[in-house]
Amino acid sequence: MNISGATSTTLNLTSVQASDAGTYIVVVTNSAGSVTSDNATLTVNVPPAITTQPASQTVSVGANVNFSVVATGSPAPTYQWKKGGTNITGATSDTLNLTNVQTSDAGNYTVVVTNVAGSVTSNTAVLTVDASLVGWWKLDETSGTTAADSSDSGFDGTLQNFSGTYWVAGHTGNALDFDGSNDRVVVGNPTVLQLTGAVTLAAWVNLDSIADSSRSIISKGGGSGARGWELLTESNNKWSFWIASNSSTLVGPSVTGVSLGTWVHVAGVYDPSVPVMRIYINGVLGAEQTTGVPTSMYNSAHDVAIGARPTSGNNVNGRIDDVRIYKRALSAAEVSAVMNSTNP
Ligand SMILES: [Ca+2]
Ligand SMILES: [Ca+2]
Repeated sequence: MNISGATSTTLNLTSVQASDAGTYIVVVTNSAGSVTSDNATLTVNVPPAITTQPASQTVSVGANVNFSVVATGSPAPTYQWKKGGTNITGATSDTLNLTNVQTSDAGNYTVVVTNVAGSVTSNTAVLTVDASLVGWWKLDETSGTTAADSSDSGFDGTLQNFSGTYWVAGHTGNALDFDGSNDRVVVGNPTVLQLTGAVTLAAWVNLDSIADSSRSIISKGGGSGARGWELLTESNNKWSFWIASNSSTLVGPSVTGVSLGTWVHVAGVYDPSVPVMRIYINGVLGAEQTTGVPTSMYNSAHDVAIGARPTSGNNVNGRIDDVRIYKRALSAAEVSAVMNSTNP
């Protein structure tokens, strides 16, 4: 394509842009004929520019995290991710993948985008790792008698009295199938689970039956004199969340309508700052209680157990999956986010 007005022995291009790159030739003509020059290639180097910045994220311990950046530039830029200003070895693509993050992974992440024409540093993306998740049993095992804790706490549970096939298809990955007779998972009584302040308990359950008595999804409670927190089904077709206001007194909201043979997400939230207790079914507030709710809760001396009371009895008949304990009161939106999260 002819360049308008470019009819002398020199071609001057001022303030070149990337669009000026290409192959240039000149055609030299007189009355005896014409000749075309060799190709002259103009390469325009464009310094990198970031069009999409990496975004800050807040995740729970154990999550997988991706940071990504989109940048222009010619030639194609290279990437170097940094944490707290220090290069991350091997992190040289336009995405940074962190798997099974721990609180030690929290911090400020940036990426430096470079080519021969220059270099640019992204905005800082802050990774916040929620340390309030103090117990998380994904129940994704396929064999054995240990239920791993994916929280920072690392309090693996021990299966007791299971027989036959008990690691089964769950809501997310695998789940544990409780026989309703004597199956339970005992976690122990570590200091971090000896909670007296805010707590959120959450789990997926898919029940085969409910007896006309209490069945504990997760519990730190025993009989009178040793009460403790508990997420459970009760007689009269109720989902319930209890805490102990003293060693013999339980308090908490219930909501009727326990569905069998389907996955249901159940969460109990105790917020002593109000104080209030709430129970959510499938992410929807089912009931809340303020009457009689203490400003701190009694901590039993019992172990934490899944699928039954830690002492004995109150055994769930059905599947339990993705059991979590947070040492804070999750908001409704956070309960919904927990319900909708897919385990890494
Ligand atoms: Ca059994
Ligand atoms: Ca699972």
